[in-house]
Amino acid sequence: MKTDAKKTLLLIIDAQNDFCPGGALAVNDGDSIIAPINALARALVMKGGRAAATQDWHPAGHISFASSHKDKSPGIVIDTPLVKGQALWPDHCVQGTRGADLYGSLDLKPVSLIIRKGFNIGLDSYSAFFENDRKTSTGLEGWIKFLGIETVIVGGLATDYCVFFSAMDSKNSGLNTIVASDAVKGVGFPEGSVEAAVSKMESNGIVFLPNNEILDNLC
Ligand code: VGL
Ligand code: ZN
Repeated sequence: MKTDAKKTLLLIIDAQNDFCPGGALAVNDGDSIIAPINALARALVMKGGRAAATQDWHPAGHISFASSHKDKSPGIVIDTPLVKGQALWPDHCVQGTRGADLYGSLDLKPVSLIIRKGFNIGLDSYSAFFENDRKTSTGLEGWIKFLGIETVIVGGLATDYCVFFSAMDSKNSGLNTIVASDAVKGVGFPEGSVEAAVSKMESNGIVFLPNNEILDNLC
């Protein structure tokens, strides 16, 4: 299957310090996604495609932080006024902190859009497309459609949260959706969440491909 680079976007999800080793919400081997993402971004943009990155960008006291709630610890799931079933996390990706910065070796030269999400103190956003109320748009779909993009390749962190919701929303927005299997890593909490996310994505028609196949297919 050939992919027309000019109608393709690489969507880099939350490649940020806090999700990498040493960060507040570190994903095992999270930084191993950077090299394959850089390779994809450079090759795609060289052929006339686009790359965009998301940045989880929470104000202090964000509703997704366990510390913002009385007697709640990370891992607990609560109902908030806007979201039924919001998981609570350690404080992470606080606006303006080093933890919120995109990872240092992520090559931003090919990246033409950085979209921030989760900036509303009372509403979280896992997906690059829609916030966790599943209604509020980040505007990304409009940008994609305006540019005539038809295929979205998703990489980044984490497979079972922000990558999952972004890929599902991409597919549900009518876009061909590929997950770059060398360029994603999962949180794995609760246990089995990565496997569950992968099988749900695959059963929805999202295709997982290694970097060499994605690169070979670009034309
Ligand atoms: C993420 C939990 C909370 C992610 C972001 O990038 O997958 N997960 N905020
Ligand atoms: Zn977050």
